[in-house]
Amino acid sequence: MRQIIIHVDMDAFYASVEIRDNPELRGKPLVIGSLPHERGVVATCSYEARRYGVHSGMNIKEAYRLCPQGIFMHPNFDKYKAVSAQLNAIWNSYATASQRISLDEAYLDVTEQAVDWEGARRIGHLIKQRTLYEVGLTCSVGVAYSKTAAKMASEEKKPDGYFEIPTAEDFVNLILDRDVGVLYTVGAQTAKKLHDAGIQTVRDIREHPDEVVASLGKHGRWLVQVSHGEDDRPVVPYRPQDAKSIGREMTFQENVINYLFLKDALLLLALSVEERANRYDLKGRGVTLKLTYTNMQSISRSRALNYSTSSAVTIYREAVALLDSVAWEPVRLIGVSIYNLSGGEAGQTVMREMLEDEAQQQAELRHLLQALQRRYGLDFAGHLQQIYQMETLHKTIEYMRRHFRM
Ligand code: DCP
Ligand code: CA
Ligand code: CA
Repeated sequence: MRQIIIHVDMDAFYASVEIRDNPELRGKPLVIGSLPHERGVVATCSYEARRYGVHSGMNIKEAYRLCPQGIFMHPNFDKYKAVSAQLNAIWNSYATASQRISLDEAYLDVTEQAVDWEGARRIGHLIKQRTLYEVGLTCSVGVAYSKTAAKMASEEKKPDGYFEIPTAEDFVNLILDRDVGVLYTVGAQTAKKLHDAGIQTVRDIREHPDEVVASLGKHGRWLVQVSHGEDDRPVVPYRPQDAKSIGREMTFQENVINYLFLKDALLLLALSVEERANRYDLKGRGVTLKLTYTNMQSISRSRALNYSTSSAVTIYREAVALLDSVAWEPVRLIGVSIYNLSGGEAGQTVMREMLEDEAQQQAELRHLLQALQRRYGLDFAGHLQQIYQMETLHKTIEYMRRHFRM
């Protein structure tokens, strides 16, 4: 079935919102994250700051070294969420189905509304105009025949971009001789694996599919398809109630009997769950712990909460309580999730401040991370951004398993 999909992504999102609200920041290198003397990483930065080599995920000290004249600010998440709700309203008005990927990004199925390619082009430009006039921000829009191509198209002319990829053939021609990293599911680590296997470009993926599948398995098969422009995934409307739970799990390379280490692993998994929940602006009213023992028997234990949370500290505390209540036998897999999800604003009561004092939670988290640092000699607080990525998360936990000492 032929579809027309728009991918829209805001430019330098957090930074652009701050610049919109304080015109003195315009034209200057602006870094959103922490202040230079604090521990932390860059959430994002203005395009002026990017010219100095600053980018998302970079340690803030490194950003300061590259760009000492930059203006450093903390993020205002509540503000970005409010802006995101406004954006959603605009996006939804043009789509039969709209799939929000994060606060600043969505796929829109405009096949019906657009009728034809000309109509899709009109919608793409309307979204850009309305975003600028009604919200005061620029975005980049990609119009294409598939989700993968639409995402590629929105990246293509960033910032304030507009680009079309009408057919699979256009898509393939565009990326054929680019590095494999151009495919958005290929991160630094996957790229390295492919490079090590002698696969540099998208063309190499097409010409050596067996090598790609051998080194990446299922993901490799997907990449081979994409290298031919094949992607017929539909736009799946993201309604919070559609998701049953948000979780992270980890299979160890060796069986684990050490329950102190398992608790430490739970903290990292909980941090990753928190980040994912916040990305979709969701909270859960319960926590589930899952264990697979070495005989492959799996158990899961849940605790309902009388309030909704996405806090890593709360998730961790509940998961540890659950772990303390089960049989201590060697395990192969551990996972933690939150369930009974609702949008972040729902489920908030006046009790919230009492139940989840943010400052106190921050202090507790700092404390927990310091304890980890002592135990494993890793700077966890400074590398949260990496921990949020599944590949690095699993690597870090494996490292901890091998280096545990009291
Ligand atoms: N973000 C974050 N940490 C990251 C990446 C992103 O906190 N490692 C936040 C800040 C960004 C927002 O999410 O403003 C959107 O992320 P994008 O990757 O879309 O980046 P930007 O919108 O900032 O810039 P671009 O213009 O490249 O899309
Ligand atoms: Ca963006
Ligand atoms: Ca984005």
